[in-house]
Amino acid sequence: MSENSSWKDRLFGGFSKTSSRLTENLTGLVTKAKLDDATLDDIEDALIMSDLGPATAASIREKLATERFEKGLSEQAVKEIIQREITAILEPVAVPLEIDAFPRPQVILVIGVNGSGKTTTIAKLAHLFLEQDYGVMLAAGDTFRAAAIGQLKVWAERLGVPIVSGPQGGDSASIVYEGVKQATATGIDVLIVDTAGRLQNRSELMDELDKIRRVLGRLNPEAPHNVVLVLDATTGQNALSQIEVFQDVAKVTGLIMTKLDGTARGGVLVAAAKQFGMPIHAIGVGETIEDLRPFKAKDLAAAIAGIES
Ligand SMILES: Nc1nc2c(ncn2[C@@H]2O[C@H](COP(=O)(O)OP(=O)(O)OP(=O)(O)O)[C@@H](O)[C@H]2O)c(=O)[nH]1
Ligand SMILES: [Mg+2]
Repeated sequence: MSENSSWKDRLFGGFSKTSSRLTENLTGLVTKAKLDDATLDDIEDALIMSDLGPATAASIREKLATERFEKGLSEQAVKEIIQREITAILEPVAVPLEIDAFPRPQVILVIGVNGSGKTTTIAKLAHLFLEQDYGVMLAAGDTFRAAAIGQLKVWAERLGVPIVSGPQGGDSASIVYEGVKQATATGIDVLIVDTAGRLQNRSELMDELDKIRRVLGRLNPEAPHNVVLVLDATTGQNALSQIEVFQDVAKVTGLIMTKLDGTARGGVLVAAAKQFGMPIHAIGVGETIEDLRPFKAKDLAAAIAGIES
């Protein structure tokens, strides 16, 4: 099985709860030859119940209302239109995280609320970059919990990459500073920085990130090059309010959504794309190191709509 097809399988497997929720919500709605207003209303509701968001649901309804079903009206035909519309929404945001900083290293700060999947995502990202032959270094910027430093060290060892860390309760800005110095000296391409999980409304996050920016600025005014917000898809609509708040306080440059395998609420990814139009660099569909990748809009839309291609 090729690399690509196995990721596609994981993608479909990961989104199976989401696609069956959507199918369940649509089942029995398309029974007539024509989609009348009442049926369109029901379909729109079904899409909202599938967490795609009211804006996406309204635009899909619009498309369904004007569509001429050449091959006849069926649940499958409706799903194909849903896939087409989701593809159009995801296309502009499906932007992989490219390593193109000059001078090196590219500094990627990873932020998000407690337990959203930051540390695991960092390991998975490191794995992706190693596959592309980039030199990777990790920085244990989450100095809040001792276990957090240990967790990242275990990943670094497993991946065979260097790590910069300090004591629990230490200053994350100085760890990041040290990381950039060491990465520069040893020709590392990408430095990925773990940070402590925060509630999104805590002003310390803003202060800490400001400090990291100030300190980094002395070495490289471009750094951090990326501020990636990690979102847990199982939180559903709450993920949307997290984007809103973090966008304000942390100058987020892109998103990664995790745990799409554990939820029927994967439609929230589409709602996020529609509402914020921010790059979605990768998605997590499981706990192994292989389970996080960038995605193609069309494949992901097919997985959500439950259309095997
Ligand atoms: N099923 C599934 N589990 C995931 C995914 N990503 C992360 N997890 C799990 O989510 C849990 C929390 O992940 P962490 O990476 O520790 O989260 P964190 O954001 O670093 O947590 P804090 O450091 O406590 O803020 C772990 O058990 C991970 O294995 C995913 O895509 N799918
Ligand atoms: Mg962590």
